[in-house]
Amino acid sequence: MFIGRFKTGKSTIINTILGDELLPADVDECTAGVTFIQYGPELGAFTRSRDGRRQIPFTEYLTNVQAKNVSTSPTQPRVSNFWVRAPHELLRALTFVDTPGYDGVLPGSAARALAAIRIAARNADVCVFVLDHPISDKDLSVLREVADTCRELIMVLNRSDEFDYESVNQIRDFSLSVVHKQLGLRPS
Ligand SMILES: Nc1nc2c(ncn2[C@@H]2O[C@H](COP(=O)(O)OP(=O)(O)O)[C@@H](O)[C@H]2O)c(=O)[nH]1
Ligand SMILES: [Mg+2]
Repeated sequence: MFIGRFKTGKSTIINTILGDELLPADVDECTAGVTFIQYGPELGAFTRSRDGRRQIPFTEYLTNVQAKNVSTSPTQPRVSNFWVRAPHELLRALTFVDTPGYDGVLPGSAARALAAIRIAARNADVCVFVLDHPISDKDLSVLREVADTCRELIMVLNRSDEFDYESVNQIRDFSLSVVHKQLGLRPS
């Protein structure tokens, strides 16, 4: 399961690991739904309907999972869940979960994302926490919640090409020491 602020590159990392553009990635607030990426003999996308999972065209998934295409009403209760199946060997052993950023600025999106992250974290074996900046108070508060439920936590400092080498080391060391001091977690 991948979590982090929006635009830290969560969807891009999953696409890169799987070597395919399965998830939309963009320069603005992009991911608005939770996507479970699982093994399937051919590419397919599914959503939840009253009768269970319903297959939808992959292009419909790519449209409907994007923030710019979902209701921005603050009263919209929750994010939508999607399932993508793809014929990648890695997916026979692992399910990847892509989540929306928890700091979205569209009305209600941050609260909806947090609620979805809390639910997904309960079932996740590994939580990949993606940062592209020194860890902040907001990041810590989310991390504190998921660290309690996730069995293993991996912190990734992404977009490191945007910093010089020394800054990358400083951001990494600072973030790890804050997590150690405030959450009592040590890197292994
Ligand atoms: N420079 C740079 N850009 C990146 C990197 N990873 C992702 N991006 C770009 O950052 C933007 C947001 O990526 P996205 O995967 O949608 O972020 P998400 O909101 O965390 O899922 C996209 O335009 C990506 O092309 C990276 O490592 N370096
Ligand atoms: Mg995304």
